[in-house]
Amino acid sequence: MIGVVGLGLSGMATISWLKARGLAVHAFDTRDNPPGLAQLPSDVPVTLGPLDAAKLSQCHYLVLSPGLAKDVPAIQDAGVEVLGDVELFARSVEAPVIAITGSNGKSTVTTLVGDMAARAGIKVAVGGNIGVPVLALPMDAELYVLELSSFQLETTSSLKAVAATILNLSPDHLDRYDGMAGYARAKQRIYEHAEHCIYNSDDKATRPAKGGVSFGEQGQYHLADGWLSKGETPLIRSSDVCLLGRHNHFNALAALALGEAAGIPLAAMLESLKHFGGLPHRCEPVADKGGVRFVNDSKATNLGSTEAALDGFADIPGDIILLAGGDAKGADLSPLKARLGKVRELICFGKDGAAIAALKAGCHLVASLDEAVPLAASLAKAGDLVLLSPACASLDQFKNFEARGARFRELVEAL
Ligand code: UMA
Ligand code: ADP
Repeated sequence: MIGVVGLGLSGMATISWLKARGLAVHAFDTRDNPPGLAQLPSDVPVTLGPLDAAKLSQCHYLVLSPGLAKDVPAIQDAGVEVLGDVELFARSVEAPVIAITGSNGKSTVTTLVGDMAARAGIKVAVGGNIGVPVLALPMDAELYVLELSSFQLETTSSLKAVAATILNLSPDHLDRYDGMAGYARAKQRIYEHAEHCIYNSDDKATRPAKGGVSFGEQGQYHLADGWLSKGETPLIRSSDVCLLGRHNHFNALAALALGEAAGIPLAAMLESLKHFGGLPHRCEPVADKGGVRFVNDSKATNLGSTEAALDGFADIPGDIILLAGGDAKGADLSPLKARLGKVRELICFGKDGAAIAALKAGCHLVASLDEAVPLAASLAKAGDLVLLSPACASLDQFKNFEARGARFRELVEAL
């Protein structure tokens, strides 16, 4: 019998996958009413509530949801092998896999590489942390492009990616890790057994133990004289890349490096870069009201992403009115202070709003986004940019970052 711990998206896909292979499953979840409970097949026994080592130890091995840490005492004490859905996938997949991790830009690069492959006529499947569990992907794809979180990598040991990258590393999920070292170690696991390692020349922590191909300011793939280039060879003009912002041009370079390592034809990749405009909630323009631009960057759930957004808008004619706050996940957000030069008004809300508000004199602390948006509108002048880039998770006040971004859009439209 195989234990599946966690009845979320990945746990439910794991159960279907194991059952389709004729394996007996026992489901566990610490919650009384986990999301997948209603869809659980009737022949799968389930144990809800606090995990019990004795019960877990009766399983041949445990497939652990990424939302749960491996070092939970009951899991440790069970004394059986613990793996994740990505490990099961890695052990059975035959087609090449491109694997993407990092603190920020994962979903953008994953979707972009998927688009590049599709434009080249490759039968590609895109999944992982991006929202489609790996075990729910079609098994007949010619290429898999996977977004992998540090949580997923913790329980993965057999993945042999044709190309793997850590895009960047900045503080995140420090409520789960002891410090940056543990978080970085989890991310580095993506390079184990990888054929080509693609790293960020500007971020030491992304370097593989040896070798690799780099992108970034000093990278083999780099930006030079208005072009995205590889070495001395210009590939595409920056102005022809549909994605906006310098951080996104580095994402484009990473995608080119990954795609080339995996054999995606260059022409298709360049075509994709001309058309792929990015994902919703990532520096997404929402409205222009009387010369005031409103931008939804709700996906900025950590310091690094908000810093990238602020740097990306550093040359707008007016000032930035920044809306930030939510659950900082244990992170120290004080480095943000150094990036607030262009921010004339700072409006903070949510669980850790007060900690962010302490970073700037004369800032505004409000209860919620509903109060923040009308206040921002009343403070804005033509040429300004109202930027929702919270540097925090949304879960203290919203179902997820999408709901936070959607509410922002509604509030802006109602102005
Ligand atoms: N949980 C319990 N008890 C359990 C099991 C889970 O309380 O027994 C809680 C977890 O602590 C967590 C929540 O339930 O807060 C969801 O956990 P889960 O492991 O059941 O999550 P899934 O629904 O399977 O979704 C997971 C990823 N979620 C996490 O890693 C928390 C999804 O990434 C991913 O899209 C999905 O698998 C498919 O692969 C989401 C995410 O937030 C988007 N990822 C983090 C991020 O991007 O920062 C890492
Ligand atoms: P992830 O899947 O890693 O969360 P996304 O592509 O969804 O990444 O983007 C998340 C946030 O990070 C958005 O706010 C986006 O504007 C920002 N971002 C995207 N690429 C980068 C990058 N290379 N460096 C820093 N921030 C980035």
